Amino acid sequence: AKTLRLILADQLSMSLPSLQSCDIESDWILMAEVKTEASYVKHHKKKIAFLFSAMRHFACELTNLGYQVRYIKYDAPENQGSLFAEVKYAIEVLDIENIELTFPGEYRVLEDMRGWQEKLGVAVSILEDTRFLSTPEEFAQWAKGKKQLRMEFFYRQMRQKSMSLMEGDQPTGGKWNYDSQNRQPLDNDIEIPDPVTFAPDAITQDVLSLVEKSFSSHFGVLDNFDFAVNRKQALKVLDTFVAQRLVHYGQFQDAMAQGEPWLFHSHISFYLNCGLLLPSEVIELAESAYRNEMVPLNSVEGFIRQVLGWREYVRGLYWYKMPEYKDENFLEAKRALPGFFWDGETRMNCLSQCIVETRGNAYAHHIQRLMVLGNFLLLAGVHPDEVNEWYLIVYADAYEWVELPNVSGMILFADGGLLASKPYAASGSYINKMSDYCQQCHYNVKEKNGAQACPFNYLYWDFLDRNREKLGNNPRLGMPYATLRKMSDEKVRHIQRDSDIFFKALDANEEV
Ligand code: FAD
Ligand code: DLZ
Ligand code: SF4
Repeated sequence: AKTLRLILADQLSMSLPSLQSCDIESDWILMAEVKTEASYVKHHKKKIAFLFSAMRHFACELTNLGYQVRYIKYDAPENQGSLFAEVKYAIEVLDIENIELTFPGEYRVLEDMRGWQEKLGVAVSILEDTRFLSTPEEFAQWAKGKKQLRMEFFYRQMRQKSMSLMEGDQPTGGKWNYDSQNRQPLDNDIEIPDPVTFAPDAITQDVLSLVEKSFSSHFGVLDNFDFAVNRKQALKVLDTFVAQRLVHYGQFQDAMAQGEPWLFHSHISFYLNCGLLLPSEVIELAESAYRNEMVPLNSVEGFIRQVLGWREYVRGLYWYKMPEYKDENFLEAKRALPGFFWDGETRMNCLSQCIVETRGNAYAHHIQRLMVLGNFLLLAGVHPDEVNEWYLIVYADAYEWVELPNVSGMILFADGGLLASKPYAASGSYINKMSDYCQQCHYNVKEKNGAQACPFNYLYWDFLDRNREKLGNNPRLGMPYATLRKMSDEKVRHIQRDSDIFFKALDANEEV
């Protein structure tokens, strides 16, 4: 039979079963840059440019290997505007008898695909996405009957299953987790290697002009585009990370520094998520650096935990809990997203830094996403829908399967504690300990109340006070609630007064 094989923007991998089983004589590959996918949220310009360029490079590689590829560019006159319409049109012009798809990364897309067979009148099969190291079914089995789904236990199971960092049935070094060694602020004397960059080739340049023209109203700076856009380049990013940065990855995993967006992170999420890199090869390379005594155990374990643990875990959780997960709002957060999330115009230096870097790079590292931006959105009680949309737009590695659990579960506690045992709420002292942001801030991190006080300081207590009914019994919040109970009435009044003033200004779009 003549089979049409649709490859989505985040499925750019030769390892897909759909490509492995392709008959290059008769079958067709379809790839399409379509309006529905590029605009269902107004993705960062760099995210669109990256994906379109990576798609075009992958299509060229397939063509060079002898595959028949139907590639629809965004501005092609025949562009049908949606994945379904492209598939329908391709069936007509290519005389297709059946369709093979790969399990997508978003529930919305899966629901759509499930209706195609009936609408198209040809057989449609959805194949497993074998790039992941666990399946949604395995996760569901592990999760069944559990009240809380702690990543740590899932991770241990994944270590055993994949035999990563294992000595027989024991974890390498005797412990599963070396996180206690991974909480150091940046050392001033340490040199941060420059990230690997790639000058745009002709394909990327075409895409950049297209994005500037067709998506000019979208968020983000397109200048200085230097992402890897093919597998060879993505492998170079990975190799350089392992050779240069992994050694300090653990130690400085939670550190933040003014003007240093990249630090010792790997910057591979873009490539892992769109298919240019495979998680299995990433883990193997990191482990071999440890076995060759190039990097310490706390670094390699911390890194492998992110890829083998967190990444697989959030995907499992997503498919286990969708579609309900998207509507969760345990803390009944209602506030609109503050306008400064789009331009960084705030006197709170930590937020401004993280937003401006996000706008420039379509990237922020984990602790910026979690403890600065996320912490603020949690304390301010911003509605999960608005927060999810923002995170899905602004990061070039964002797809709903990975973005939603991190936002609703990890930062907003919107799932009521399924993912996290307590909300990641913190006052300014955490940010001050882990960064140098406070040294250049309008506010004073040491002051607790008043116009000069760091807003995180009073918002933290206001958050606990406001959510006492929902969080007061959480055993991991026993200490802060005990402190709150011991506070004088006057102190609590100051906290409420400062928070009221802050929120009034925030809601009126005045500078905070
Ligand atoms: P490194 O620190 O070098 O980590 C290595 C890899 O581990 C990453 O490339 C990523 O694949 C994986 N990883 C690390 N943390 C997580 C995590 N919490 N969940 C899943 N995978 C993880 N990651 C995304 O890929 N897409 C998103 O849309 C996304 N949204 C996030 C939203 C919030 C609110 C938070 C707190 C985190 C989010 N993350 C997301 C996770 C994490 O911040 C990014 O994966 C990481 O910053 C990417 O940079 P890196 O490749 O340099 O990561
Ligand atoms: C994110 C995205 C964008 C911007 N554009 C396209 C596109 O033009 N064509 C496509 O096939 N996919 C695109 N994507 C990714 C999808 O929106 C979606 O997030 C994933 O395919 C889900 O697996
Ligand atoms: Fe952020 Fe507060 Fe520090 Fe300013 S003082 S950078 S607002 S934590």
